[in-house]
Amino acid sequence: MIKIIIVVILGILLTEIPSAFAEKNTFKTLVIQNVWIKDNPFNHPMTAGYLTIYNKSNSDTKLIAVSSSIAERIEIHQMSMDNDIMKMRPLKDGLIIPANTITYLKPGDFHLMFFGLKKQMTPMETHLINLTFQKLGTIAVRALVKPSENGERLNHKKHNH
Ligand SMILES: [Cu+2]
Repeated sequence: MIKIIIVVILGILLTEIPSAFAEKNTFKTLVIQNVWIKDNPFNHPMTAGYLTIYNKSNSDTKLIAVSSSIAERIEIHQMSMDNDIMKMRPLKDGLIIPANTITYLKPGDFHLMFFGLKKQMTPMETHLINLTFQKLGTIAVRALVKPSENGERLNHKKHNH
């Protein structure tokens, strides 16, 4: 019986490894996971970042500020369709994280926008990002740099996903 349990536990551990970078950050009533940054073309000062926020509490919260030593400024952006053109705008008052809900910041949707990158974003490297939530405070989470898919690079002129 103990052997079976050990095998089961090992199995769980092993299946966890590939998604190790779904590093789970528990912060008060929030669970923050899958934090990643798109690599940037050489010498391009901007990139985008993504994450998942699970709000386990019965009250809404708000992501109000994001900062990191790797960028001069980080904004929270929303994408929306405007006459068939994908546009993005900063959420000046922050992003509401509704109660008992998982909020996804993902490509083509809400995202973080990094301006004035102070270094090259190299795949597989990790960087710390500070997330500030209304009433809850600030947590530093580790973000993994991932390569842009299909050579698709961040292009501010055409966001046609
Ligand atoms: Cu943006």
